[in-house]
Amino acid sequence: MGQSRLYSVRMRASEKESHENGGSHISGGELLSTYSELRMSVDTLLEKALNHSRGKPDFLQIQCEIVNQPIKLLNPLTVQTNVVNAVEEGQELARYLLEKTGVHKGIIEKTYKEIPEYPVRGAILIDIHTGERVDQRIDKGVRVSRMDWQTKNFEKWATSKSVPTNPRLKEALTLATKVCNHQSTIAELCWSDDPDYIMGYVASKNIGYHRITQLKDYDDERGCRIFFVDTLTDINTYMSYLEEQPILVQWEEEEDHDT
Ligand code: PML
Ligand code: MG
Ligand code: MG
Ligand code: MG
Repeated sequence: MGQSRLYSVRMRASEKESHENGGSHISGGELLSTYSELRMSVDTLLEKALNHSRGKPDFLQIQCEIVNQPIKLLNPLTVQTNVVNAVEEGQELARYLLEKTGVHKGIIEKTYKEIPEYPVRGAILIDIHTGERVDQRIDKGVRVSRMDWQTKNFEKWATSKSVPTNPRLKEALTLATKVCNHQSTIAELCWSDDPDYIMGYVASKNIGYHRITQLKDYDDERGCRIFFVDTLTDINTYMSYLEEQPILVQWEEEEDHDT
């Protein structure tokens, strides 16, 4: 993929109404595409929207937009998979890992108590000093956008790390790599809103991307995506990094100190 003329391609799909009119979220997707691959890229996201375990969409939007800013290349976070045998064990491990990233226990407990009150489709931002939500995006949250990882490079990386070439892992690790690259991000906590996917993760620049094999039960459609942030002098600059800074994850074997 050349560095010139990339398009950001974004998809969102929902049930009953559009998201802004109160419809319930089904699926979203992001990629960066050259002009010549646009047709294929749109088709990839269309396929994702039409065949989703959360249901069939009544509202579906795919948007293509030229990216004018320079694209930042990032090496993927290191990945570790933690096998657990029950949700409680997984969630206990997630809390432990969050503490290791530098979030205090009290803030973690406060956040966990409030998770059921956050039926948000994007990510929510929590200040690590106060435990307060700071994004002010109500039920929308923040959508991390303009990011991708070329499949060939991802597959080469996955083979070298002996992890499955699972597109979910590719998407989630791309997002976590972008989010954790910003100095104000202390950690991310995530599990899927898809009823057939129970794996989640805790990620940070220091500890890397820790997959946890079970963070919820099957058929549960409640997902979670929280970014723990250090006091932001300018929250708008941080949110525009998440939403607008284009990044490509690119694994450079020789720069990978993990291998
Ligand atoms: C999602 O599906 O929205 C999030 C998936 C999180 C876990 C991805 C993985 O590491 O397998
Ligand atoms: Mg999704
Ligand atoms: Mg892609
Ligand atoms: Mg989902």
